[in-house]
Amino acid sequence: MTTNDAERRAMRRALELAVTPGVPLGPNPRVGCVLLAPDGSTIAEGFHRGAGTPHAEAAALAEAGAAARGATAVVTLEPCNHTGRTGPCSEALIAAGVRRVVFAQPDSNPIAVGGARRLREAGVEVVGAEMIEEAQAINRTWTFALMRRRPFVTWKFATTLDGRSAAADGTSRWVSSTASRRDTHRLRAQCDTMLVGSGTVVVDDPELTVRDDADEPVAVQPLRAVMGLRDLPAGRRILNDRAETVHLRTRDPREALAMLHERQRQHVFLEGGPTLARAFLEADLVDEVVAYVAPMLLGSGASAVADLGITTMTDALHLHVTDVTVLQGHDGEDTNVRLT
Ligand code: AOF
Ligand code: ZN
Repeated sequence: MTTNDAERRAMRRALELAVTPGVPLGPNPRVGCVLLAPDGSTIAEGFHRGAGTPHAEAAALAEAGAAARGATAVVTLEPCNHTGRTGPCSEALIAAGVRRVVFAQPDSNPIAVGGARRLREAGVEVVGAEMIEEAQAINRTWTFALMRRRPFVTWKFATTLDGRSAAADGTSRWVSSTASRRDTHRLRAQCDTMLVGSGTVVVDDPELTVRDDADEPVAVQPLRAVMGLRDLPAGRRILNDRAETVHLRTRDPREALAMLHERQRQHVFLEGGPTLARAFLEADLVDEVVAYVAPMLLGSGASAVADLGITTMTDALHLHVTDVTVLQGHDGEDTNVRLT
């Protein structure tokens, strides 16, 4: 079964609705929905506004009222089939008399799965996988966490051109320019968790919040997670009340991610030092790398990663560059490299 022009236009609109600014990140997916009349005109639109609020389909149905009878629902995610924080959308669509459903991404959430089957059983026409890639891109980390049963990990670091993250005397402020630091806050705002080792908390005393003057103010500050067995000394900035903080008492990256998965965390921004970076790289738990490279040379000092035990070129870890940008600030320019 195929879709028509009006349905494809509606799907593009539903994808836009799904990413309406201001919706808090996670744990729920971002979803948009458009209801079309048989002549292809729009009856109603809806989008999901965060955990505990009505699903996109329910929001659109509420706006449409009786006009939903005979309509086509165009949704970015397969309608759910479960009673969770809200009722099943499959049943709501059937009860409203919707005749046809076009969706993009199949729902792989084990608790919600089965909406398409249920709709077909009730005699509704169902077409799936329309613009599936665009829809998956919107919920990249939600999908990842569901499939892999752990959060997606972005490792961020800043170094000089020769890969030093600190000088020989231990000074590490400020390797990167204001433009890079601003960019870091933008990326922090896209994650639901920031992770450092307890050593970093003791030595650097970071606050690990998204700065208020970031381009888009965050609805909810990401969780600050500290991993390691060392107790956190009182009075550290990470313990202030500007965001929630959790101490994960383990040295094992896999265990730390399992604890965060249990808390429904989907995207970890790893900002720890060289030892934490090594632990995650050795466990093959880095999914994306964001490097800020400053136009400076030190010739000595700690590198971004602690000794991985690699002694020959053929054992090097290989990455793929996905993006390179030069960030211009009033106090200099850095190169931002993204890799997977
Ligand atoms: C959403 N918004 O618009 C749709 C979702 O926590 P619950 O009970 O609201 O259920 C969340 C699950 O429902 C979610 O993981 C996904 O599988 C499904 N569909 N969820 O938050 C929506 N359509
Ligand atoms: Zn639903």
